[in-house]
Amino acid sequence: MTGREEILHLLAKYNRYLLGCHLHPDGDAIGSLLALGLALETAGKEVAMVLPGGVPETFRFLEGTEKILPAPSLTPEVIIALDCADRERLLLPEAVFASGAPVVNIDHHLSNSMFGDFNYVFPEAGATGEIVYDLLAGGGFTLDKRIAEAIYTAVATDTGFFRYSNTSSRVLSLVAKLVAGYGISPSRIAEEVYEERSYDSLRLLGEVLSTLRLSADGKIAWMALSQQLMAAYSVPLEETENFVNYTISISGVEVGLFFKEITPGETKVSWRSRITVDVSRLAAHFGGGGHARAAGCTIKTPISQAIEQVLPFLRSYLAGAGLKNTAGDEKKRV
Ligand SMILES: [Mn+2]
Repeated sequence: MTGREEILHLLAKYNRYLLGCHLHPDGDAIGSLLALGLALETAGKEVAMVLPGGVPETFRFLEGTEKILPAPSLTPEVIIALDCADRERLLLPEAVFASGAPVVNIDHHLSNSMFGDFNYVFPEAGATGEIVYDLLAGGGFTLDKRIAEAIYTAVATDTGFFRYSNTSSRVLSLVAKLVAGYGISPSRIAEEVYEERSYDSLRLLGEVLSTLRLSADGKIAWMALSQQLMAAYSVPLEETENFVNYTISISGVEVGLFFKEITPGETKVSWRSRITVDVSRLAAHFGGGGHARAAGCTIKTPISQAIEQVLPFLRSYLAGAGLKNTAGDEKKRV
């Protein structure tokens, strides 16, 4: 892996930077992209922050997101991927790579494929935003309220607003610094991210919750969102990202799954777990990845077949020795 000094050198040496993040960007992806982009810009660099699908509505409250463009506005000397576990999921137009610019991979996914020319990956970080903050502080970059809000949003969303097991003392002292130093408002950010739902979004949640099922032993819960249901409501896909958390909120459930038919014949599966099971490994079996407690994969089949593939696999995993192995790993990690 590349050292911190070398990454800081890369952030100082060049003039034109292009920043991208993963497909279906979440708060950490957007916040990390924005924080680093704005900091480089303040340092006098030419910066292109690129998101081909635009910024999801939920995160448009962040000042500076209006600078994020659907296509690159420059030929980069350096390409930076943020919060992105593999090259396939990096949401940048292919033409960008023709420049031959080196790719810097800044991330915290356990399953990161180390696809960059320079890799700066820390699975122990609560969010990519935490790594970005460390780089900005270490590189002597000037921070402002916009950057502080972007980092706060990155860290807050990836820790489930400080509820998940990746909420470390490091994370808490970082956000304390951001609140004290830049006057940002945690309650306002929480409100923007969580309490601005559309009527359709809540009605869709009701429909999805009615598909909730529980395995006979009570350890697996799952829900499904079909194309038909998706078509009946005008709700952007990213507004359904948090639905999966209802599965894992059931007492006794070890693994929660949310099946989403994103196109006819293509199903995205979100995995969540409590305490014992490393779902990044299970998602990896289907070509996905992520974190121990939260992971995802995409299966190229209609939703009913995806459910038929995943559930028996998961059941036999939970019944077998796999559970003991990951439980041992988990103790080490904590
Ligand atoms: Mn993240």
